[in-house]
Amino acid sequence: MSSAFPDLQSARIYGIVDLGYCAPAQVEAMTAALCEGGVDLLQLRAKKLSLPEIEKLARLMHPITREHEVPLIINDHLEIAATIGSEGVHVGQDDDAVAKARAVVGPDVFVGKSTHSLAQAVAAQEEKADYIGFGPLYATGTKPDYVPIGLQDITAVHQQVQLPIFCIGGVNEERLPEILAAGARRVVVVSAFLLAADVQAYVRKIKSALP
Ligand code: TZP
Ligand code: MG
Repeated sequence: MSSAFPDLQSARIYGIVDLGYCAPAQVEAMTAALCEGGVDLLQLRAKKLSLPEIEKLARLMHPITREHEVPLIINDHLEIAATIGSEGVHVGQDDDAVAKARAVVGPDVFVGKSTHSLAQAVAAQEEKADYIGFGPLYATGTKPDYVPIGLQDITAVHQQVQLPIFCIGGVNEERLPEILAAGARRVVVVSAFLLAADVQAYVRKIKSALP
């Protein structure tokens, strides 16, 4: 990845512009608010939009994220990541393999992977992902079909996986103390950020509570 960006190891707080919560017309303002609040990574996730619409939004977000030196990560769509030159791409268990993603986006673009169990986290490390998402910790409307995994494997995943691990799923200000007490060091926050009355202030609050 370009040296203009901080490295992945230093990232603690990962935001997602999820079009389930944010209308296309709000994407630029939301991107700016999240970056100004202090997210270290930002993903574009749009499960219901067409590829041209997603590419258009990615192109709107990228100058803003770049200005803040926040890597932009495209969820699911390797070709869009490659075309717009995003800093990262994120794949799930049912998406392309990490090696396939890397072949499409090139060696300088990082590849993240969603994991939903300790075994999947260890497998993602063996697959040489650059980071993993680990969750959902709690039931969440953002990923409604997934069974929450709870907090009990957070310590073990940090013992067994040396990649940056971003705990995800239902993370919010109220739950953060117990998530950190369970051993988390990095988090992804989606709906709590996007629905906050003051997005920037909410990001700052979460950021200040992280190690
Ligand atoms: N993967 C696991 S949980 C999740 C994803 C994309 C959604 C997290 O969203 P929220 O709103 O922070 O619970
Ligand atoms: Mg996916």
